[in-house]
Amino acid sequence: MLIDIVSVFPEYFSVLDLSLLGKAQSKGLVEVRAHNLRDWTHDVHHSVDDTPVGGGAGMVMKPAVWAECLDELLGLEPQDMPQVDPTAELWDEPVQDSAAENLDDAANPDDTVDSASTAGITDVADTVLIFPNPSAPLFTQRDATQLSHARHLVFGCGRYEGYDARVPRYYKARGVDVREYSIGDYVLNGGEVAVSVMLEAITRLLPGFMGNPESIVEESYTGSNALLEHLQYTRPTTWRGITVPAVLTSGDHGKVDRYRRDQALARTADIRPDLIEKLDCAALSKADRKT
Ligand code: 6GU
Repeated sequence: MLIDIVSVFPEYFSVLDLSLLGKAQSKGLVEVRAHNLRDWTHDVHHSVDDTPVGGGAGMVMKPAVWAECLDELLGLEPQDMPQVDPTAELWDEPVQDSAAENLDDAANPDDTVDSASTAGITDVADTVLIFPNPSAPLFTQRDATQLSHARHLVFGCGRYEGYDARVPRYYKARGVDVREYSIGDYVLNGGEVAVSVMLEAITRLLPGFMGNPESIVEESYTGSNALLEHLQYTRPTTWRGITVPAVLTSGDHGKVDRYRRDQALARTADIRPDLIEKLDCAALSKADRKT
């Protein structure tokens, strides 16, 4: 997988050379390139922003600078698109026909992800352009799974009050699979941290990235019945006077499984009732329903 990140603070991404992603880079699983948006400016001040049209506080990132950069990274020739609606929501209609030809089933030939849990969500364009944006749909595990099947991801990090809204709409009209995502209901100063979060969620799903692929399948927020996980304990079974639940030391694996499943259901209902609402009821057993 090739990952291009564009930011006015590209140094921020040097941390990606550490950690598991650094290991994946040296193994050749992923290549991460961080670019400075100012490299595509032509004025002496390397300015990337301007005042908002219509007035108001803050600055907005200029579309022309982004376009010079993104045309180059996406291999597109500059072209006017006067028919683009500057107010259309990105996620309203599907990407245009030319992007459908861009679909690449062979993006991950030795794919090891469980096909049942990812059915219908592994179809993704060869190249995806992603803008972190606090005013966009939430980035979920489903998006991470889908994007892990692309060959090329391009992230455009906005700063200040954001980027000119015509930029993502323009590239969508050019046939690119364009996404905008928020990582949660809170405000960050720019997209850099959000991109790091999304990248970690996506790249850990790449075949060969994790030592033990099973640990991916069992975690929270995966599969059609996304539940919070049961609590975990290790030895000693009594520590500072606190003993782990007896069922876990009973040796009865059936009982342990039922105990953990009940705890997962109860914790999810308590902490994240919204996830219970979204549960696929057909995937619930009789015993689950009792809980
Ligand atoms: Cl994607 N960007 C910024 N600036 N703030 C955020 C966010 C993104 N997601 C949540 N807050």
